[in-house]
Amino acid sequence: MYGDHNVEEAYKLAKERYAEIGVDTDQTLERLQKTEISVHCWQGDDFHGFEEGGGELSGGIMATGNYEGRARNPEELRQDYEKAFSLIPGRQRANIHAIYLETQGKKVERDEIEIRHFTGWMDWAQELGISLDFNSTIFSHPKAEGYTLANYDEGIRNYWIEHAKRCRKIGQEMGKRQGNPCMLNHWIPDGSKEYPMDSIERRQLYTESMDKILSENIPKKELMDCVESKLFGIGMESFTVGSAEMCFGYAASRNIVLTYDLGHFHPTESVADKISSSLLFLDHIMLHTSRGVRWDSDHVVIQNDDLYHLMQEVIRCNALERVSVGLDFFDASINRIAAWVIGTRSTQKALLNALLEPVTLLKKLEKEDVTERFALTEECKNMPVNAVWDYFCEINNVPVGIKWIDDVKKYEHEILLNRG
Ligand code: RNT
Ligand code: ZN
Repeated sequence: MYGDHNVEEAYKLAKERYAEIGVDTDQTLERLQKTEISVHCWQGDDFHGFEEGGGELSGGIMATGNYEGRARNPEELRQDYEKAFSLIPGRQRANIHAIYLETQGKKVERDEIEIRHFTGWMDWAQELGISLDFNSTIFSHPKAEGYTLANYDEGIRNYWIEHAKRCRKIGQEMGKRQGNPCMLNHWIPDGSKEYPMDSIERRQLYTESMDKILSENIPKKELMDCVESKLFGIGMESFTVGSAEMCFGYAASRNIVLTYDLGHFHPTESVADKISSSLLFLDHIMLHTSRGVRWDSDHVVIQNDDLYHLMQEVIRCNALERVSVGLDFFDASINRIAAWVIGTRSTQKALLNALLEPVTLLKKLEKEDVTERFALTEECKNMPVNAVWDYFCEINNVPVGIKWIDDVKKYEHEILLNRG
């Protein structure tokens, strides 16, 4: 239906060009097709969630903007998700946060959530033929001001431990139903505005709490727990309990997954450079593709050097099977479905670009002639990647190029603007 671009012809020519440098584009497309991107629910509603009497977004993160048409309930959010999925090639997963529970108007405490509150999501996913990932929500709550898992108050710690344990049960059920592991991400906001005197006690508490959360053994084919580090948050500028070293050490020693968020490091620090060393000490890593502008602002991820280099490292390390890819941003200032489509397609394009690198040849040159290696990496940047991408869109029956925006605009007029 979108066949007026000579997409196939362009692909054939591109295929020949890539073959000259030893890259098989058909094989590349198969790998891209198999790589699922986990699309985060919170872009759809600026992180409001569906908790009865739920509070404001907190924990040092923030959605800015007031674009019309935010999803207000599970039906709308799922409808928006489906619209976005229809415009993205390849395979997606849906990544759900615990505050997106469905309770039929009843107030349910975070330490009381159950599998049945998420069967709406599970049934929907099954119908769509997609898989789910899950997240404990340890913020946006009166018991999450300052410290949660590292709170000195045992009652507060236990409250969040119970929440996270229940999240594991829910994630396990998702994993069982879909026949592949649900990635369960644990991120905590704990930290402080000034550097504390007792950082080691806080981190000791975090370790003890996490150990309690993980105490029940759940098969990894059903659930994979991840911990996500962070450098700072608003109001926690000087200290976070879950720092990079803390989470790396914890994940490595407990043999769980480490999550790397592109917005969680010093602006000049390269997340790409962390991939190879992580892979030597961890079985699996999870990525949150995001974009920090001056701070961890969670802008929509775009095809910038950070994202390109990140994906290149994953492929150069031959580690695609050991890396899960998810999105993490929330922009309320533009059409939210467009935000999903842009971010997902950009993430896939970065991955495609990395998959099309003549890695074997470049590695050989690295050893033999580093000048030529350097020259070739620059040439690679202008290879016909987009001809391969367009073809990927076409064989997936989604719009080629910018055409998807027409669909989004139509949906905005017909659906989003009528939400009032
Ligand atoms: C926050 C972390 C975390 C959250 C999600 C919603 O800075 O990036 O991943 O954004 O859990
Ligand atoms: Zn994140």
